[in-house]
Amino acid sequence: MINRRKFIALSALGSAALIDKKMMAAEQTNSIGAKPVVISTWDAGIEANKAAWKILGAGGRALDAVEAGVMVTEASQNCCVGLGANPDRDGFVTLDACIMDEFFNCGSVAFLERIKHPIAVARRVMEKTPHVMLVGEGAQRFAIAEGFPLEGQTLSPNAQKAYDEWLKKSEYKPVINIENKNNRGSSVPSQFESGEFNHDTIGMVAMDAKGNLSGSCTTSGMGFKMRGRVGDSPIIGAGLFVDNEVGACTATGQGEDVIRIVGSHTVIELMRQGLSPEAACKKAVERLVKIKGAKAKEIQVAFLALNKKGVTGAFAIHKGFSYALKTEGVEKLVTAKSLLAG
Ligand code: SD4
Repeated sequence: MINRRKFIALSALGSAALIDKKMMAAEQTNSIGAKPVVISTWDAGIEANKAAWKILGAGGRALDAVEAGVMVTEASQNCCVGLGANPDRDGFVTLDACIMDEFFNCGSVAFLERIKHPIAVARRVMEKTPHVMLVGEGAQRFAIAEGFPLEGQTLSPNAQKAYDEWLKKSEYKPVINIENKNNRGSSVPSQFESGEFNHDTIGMVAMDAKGNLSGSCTTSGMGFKMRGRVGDSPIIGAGLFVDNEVGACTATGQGEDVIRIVGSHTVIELMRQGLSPEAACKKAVERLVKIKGAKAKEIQVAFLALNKKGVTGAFAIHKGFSYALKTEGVEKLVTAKSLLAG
């Protein structure tokens, strides 16, 4: 029987807890509540999770896992992350990345050129400098000083093809593509609409066997963007946030709008108030949609989160967002729920 004290405590949680209960039930198909566990955005996450799992499955640290995991995606010339990705409108690939561990240590690089593994440079910024963020030429100089090779500037064949197409009209329409719709971001189909990969970012969050959390996020940003444009992915609190007492969250989609609501931090704060990962991601999406009004139809944003119990959840504005999940005996792609049907 429920006593008065318990009743008052439960009531005090209010409607958020009731909503959360419903969401938890709905979530059971896609959340595991096991550790170690790693989740990452989009289908490219399947391969990235495998690399992360080598570390997590062997009892390694979540921080090492989230770095090694997204490095697979950064190295893939066929993918939409790293030096093989679409260039900016001047024809140069510029990369953004950040990483965060269980102690609130964080590192970030933005507008970084000709370096294959921005996530590894972000980790060096975190571990070897008193700073959080380095950008542009300074970030590149730091990377070289740390022994990272300076790569060439030749675009990958896919990116060259996409850029040549884009140049025909050179229309500046900086909007991230929405899955299941033609790429609204540019006048050409993205190289990644081939179906193999469909986005230009990977965000990954993980919990290790000790129950510690870490996260990473790396991107080439928007294809054919203005030179110098930086999105949410290297911004701690926007593209990624980790609070080892609460959970970890990463974002993907239209970076400008994720920054507007400091998206990943917002999700963590909602989880701190008791919401499940999916409910927290949904609330952040709802906030964004409210702010954007009718324009919300034109953008895609998705959040992906993991709480301290190992429960995972995600939510997007539009359908089409999926995330890869790996834990002991489980490897799958989970389709996220969305606010808007199309
Ligand atoms: C950005 N958030 O640069 C990134 C892009 C992205 O899938 O996530 N694309 O705005």
